[in-house]
Amino acid sequence: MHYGNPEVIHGVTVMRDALSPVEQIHLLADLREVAKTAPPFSPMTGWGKPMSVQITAAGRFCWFSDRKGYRYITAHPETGQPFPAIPALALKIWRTFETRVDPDCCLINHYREGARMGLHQDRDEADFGFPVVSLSLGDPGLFRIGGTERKAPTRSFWLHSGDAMVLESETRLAFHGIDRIKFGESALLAGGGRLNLTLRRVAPATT
Ligand code: MD3
Ligand code: FE
Repeated sequence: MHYGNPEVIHGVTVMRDALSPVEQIHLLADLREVAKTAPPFSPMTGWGKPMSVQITAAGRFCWFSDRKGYRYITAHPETGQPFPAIPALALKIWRTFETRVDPDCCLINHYREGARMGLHQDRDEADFGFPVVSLSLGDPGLFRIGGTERKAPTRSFWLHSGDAMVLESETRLAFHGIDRIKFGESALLAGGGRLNLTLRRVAPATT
């Protein structure tokens, strides 16, 4: 294991084993509490089909999509309640990469068997000068990243449980997605599958 040594893979900063096995278990326990307050849901895609990934969030904002389009929301679509606080371990990882501001969104993506996420850009946040930090838990996911134009060539690598990834500068607006997961490889999640946390700053930094 090599906690705390970032490497650059296909232009992306990756910190393998950013979370130790015991930290992964603690974070997972916090995420179970988040899911009790803010139950995961499947947003509608632009084509009117539900996404194969289930999502929920911690922090002020959650990404949301329906027939009216996609946007960030501040109340859970079913309960109407605000989202719970961002788990401490997730905040700790963000602060090792970005000290100017804390994230105001921790999007939680749950991949069950066969779930995937198509190539897309994340550009609904106010300030692309802030990074997006991703944390992976559970089964491995095959991450694909291209350039800032959809037609640019793409490259892939596997993300494993405990890995952190930082998307900043040139990669912040890169097209990216998850092609598939190796379902049932990790024992972390009881029913198998993969959880991905993306920590973002949605609103501008207040001075
Ligand atoms: C590159 N999630 O939630 S995380 C997403 O594994 C998302 O669930 C994937 O793409 C997942 O939007 C990939 C890595 C990631 C997140 C945000 C990015 C890569 C990014 C924003 C810009 C560029
Ligand atoms: Fe994304």
